Amino acid sequence: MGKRSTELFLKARNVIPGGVNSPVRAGRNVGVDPPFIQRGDGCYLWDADGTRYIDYVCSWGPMILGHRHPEVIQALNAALENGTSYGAPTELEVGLAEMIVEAVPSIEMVRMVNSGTEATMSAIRLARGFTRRNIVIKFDGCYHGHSDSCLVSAGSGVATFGIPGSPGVPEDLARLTISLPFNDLSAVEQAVDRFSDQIAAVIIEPIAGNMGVVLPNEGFLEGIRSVTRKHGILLIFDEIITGFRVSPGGAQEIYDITPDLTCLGKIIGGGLPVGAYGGRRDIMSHVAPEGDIYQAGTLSGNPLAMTAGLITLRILKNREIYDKIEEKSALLFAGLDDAAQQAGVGLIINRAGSMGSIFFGKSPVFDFESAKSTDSTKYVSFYREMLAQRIYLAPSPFEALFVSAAHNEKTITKTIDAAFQSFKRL
Ligand code: KE4
Repeated sequence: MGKRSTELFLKARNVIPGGVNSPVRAGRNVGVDPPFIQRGDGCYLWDADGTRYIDYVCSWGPMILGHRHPEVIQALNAALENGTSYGAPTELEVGLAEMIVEAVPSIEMVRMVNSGTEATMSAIRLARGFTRRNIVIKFDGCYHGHSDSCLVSAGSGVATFGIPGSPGVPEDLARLTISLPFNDLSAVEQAVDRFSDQIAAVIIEPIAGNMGVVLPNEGFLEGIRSVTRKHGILLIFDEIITGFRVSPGGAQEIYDITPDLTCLGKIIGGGLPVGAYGGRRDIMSHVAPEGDIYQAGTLSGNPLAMTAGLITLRILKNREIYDKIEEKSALLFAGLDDAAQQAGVGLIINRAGSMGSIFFGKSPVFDFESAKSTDSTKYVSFYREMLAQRIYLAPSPFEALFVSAAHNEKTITKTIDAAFQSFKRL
């Protein structure tokens, strides 16, 4: 790490826990102190020492158009002339809500919040209030933000009550979350048989991005939809990563599943703080002040965030962008696969459009256990080798790599060459 980043990290750790405002950034999973980033442009980031990297973190998903997209920046500069926050309704938030409703048919009404965590926390409260039930089912390895009901690990056996995933999460609350293996439909059916009329919702990342990328097996999502509908359990799709990433309509468009509620974030804010939850009108109408299920936020619908989101989604309405990003993603991951084979390294690649993961191993990765059984030590070495060659990957084997509209054949070829050099040194 450069001199200036080292100085900044030292200062940061003095006044910010771990020196970062979100744990994964600290690089503890890879044993590398984080470069402090000063700016981004296109597919590049520059750190405080002026070193340029090709960026595949993309702010953990939001920057699908790349950093500093000119139309987004221009619109934000214009919006700044009107101020930064009013705490009042604006035309901008109506515009963004209408774009989301138009793009995602299952969303008839939507409420803006300020983060993905707020979106899932609010959706879970809404599901509990609407059904008057308390138990929520989630899946091991899926991450829905850090609200208490989501920071719960799997219990001792399948379909048993959850245990706190962090100190500070009350056991009594954790017991209301059941965490099941991803892609295990029989576990869902078993849990529903056991707790059916106590279960408010099943929340799932339809394409998981927080154990690395893990795709749903054939019939898994359909099976969950069928069993939840049968028992009056709400299905919540957490599309905070996949929304407007894997397609304009998200994973639910690809798999043709209609959830009852959907959580969004990241891309819909164009890089500014936004989250959203929405879905069936008969459910959303229970949200205050139309209904009595409370949720609020000082900066919800912030005009700058709405502006960045509006422009981003307007640009993404041109589906050709997704075709181009798909071409680049296919080029990248095929190149990584070839490079690993040439270097004699066993690599498993899971990819959904422009989000993908590489796992070191030979067996398929289809859930959290199989993800954890891959060689994360090799990922750490690979991460360090790539960083030394100025390729900026997620500092954890259990995250996704993102390709943006700003990546091009030149930068992708450079990445593949760097990966080949890195694979040879493993
Ligand atoms: P935020 O509260 O971080 O905006 O969103 C939480 C969240 C909810 N659902 C999904 C599927 C998510 O991926 C996230 C947040 N993603 C992580 C990385 N995978 C954000 C990075 C971080 O925590 O710093």
